[in-house]
Amino acid sequence: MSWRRFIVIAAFVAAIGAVLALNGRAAGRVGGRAGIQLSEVSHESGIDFVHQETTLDPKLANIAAHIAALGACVSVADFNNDNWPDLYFTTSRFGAANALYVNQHDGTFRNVAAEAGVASLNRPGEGVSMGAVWGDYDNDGNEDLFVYKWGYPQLLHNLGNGRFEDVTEKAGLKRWMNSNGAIWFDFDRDGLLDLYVTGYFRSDIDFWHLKTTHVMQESWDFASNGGKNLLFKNMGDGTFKDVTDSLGVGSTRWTLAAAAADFNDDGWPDLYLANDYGPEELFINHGGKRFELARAGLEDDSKSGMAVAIGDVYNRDRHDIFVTNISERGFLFQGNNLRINFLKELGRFDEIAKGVVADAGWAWGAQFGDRITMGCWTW
Ligand SMILES: [Ca+2]
Ligand SMILES: [Ca+2]
Ligand SMILES: [Ca+2]
Ligand SMILES: [Ca+2]
Repeated sequence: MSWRRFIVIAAFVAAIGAVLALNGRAAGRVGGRAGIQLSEVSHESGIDFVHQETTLDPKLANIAAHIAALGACVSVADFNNDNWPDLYFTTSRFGAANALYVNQHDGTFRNVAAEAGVASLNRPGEGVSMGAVWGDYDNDGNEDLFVYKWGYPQLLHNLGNGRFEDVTEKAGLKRWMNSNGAIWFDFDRDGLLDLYVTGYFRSDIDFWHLKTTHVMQESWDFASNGGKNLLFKNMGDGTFKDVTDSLGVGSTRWTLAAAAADFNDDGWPDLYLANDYGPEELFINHGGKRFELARAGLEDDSKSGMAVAIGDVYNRDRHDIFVTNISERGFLFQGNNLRINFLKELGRFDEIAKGVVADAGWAWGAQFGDRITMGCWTW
């Protein structure tokens, strides 16, 4: 089992455990029948990180709280190859430092971001961090770090000695974007991780030097005036090439999350997007040569997608999808989507979310797992 997979599982166990513990407490007992009991140990572990919201051009003061409520992220990888997972946190205010917590094998972590060269990423003229994803893009055995931002994203090459080098410019990735998501995936199956970066706000917007205050969505239901998503092909020589238009994946919906998996079982990884202010999108990968926006029953279903998770809900060896949406009674109730994959049989997904699956409040993140058998995970 890869560490990355273990980490996702561990995070899921933590989340489920917390729910069980809370449920148990509410029922007058602690622990519960599943035998899971967790306690909050961040402070004892040496982790006291607090995300700070970005500031914005004063012209947006009336909607600043709404716009700036994005950007808290933690991503996990074993960056120093000692088989212990480490943590990278992003914050979003100029002058505030991101944190890289190295796992000290005794339940404690130590922030080494400054000496590693991955702390001071939030600078005027450069932008602020919105999140990060790890991936070994040069296959040297060391996990590298891509930080997506409102501003210039940054690719930080892991030198293998505890330090990182900012290679953004020479990699060809210094493109101003207002991004809230990115994934590494090998769309052309050449063994090199490629990069898909989602645009939320348009890329011509500089939130600290606004030329216009017309920055928001054109529609609550079917907006397509967001930032353009970009696909960068890994050329294998440390550079990336923008292949967005030739591959046909430049959605300008307000994408908050992307996930890749082979949804139609043809061997090629497809792309699934959770979009705010609009319908979800599935791009089918045709042999790594082009993608096609599928008509899979998604296009008329306006939602406010926040996160996308992939799992095999009924153990059918299929990739099903869960997308969280705004569900707050009295404000906007859209319900989460649990979409069962019937692409082979019917050419579409079936949406089956009901009860607490549909209504978990104003939901953001989500992950699949099997909490009953503990070890038989469903993705
Ligand atoms: Ca480690
Ligand atoms: Ca590497
Ligand atoms: Ca590739
Ligand atoms: Ca496929």
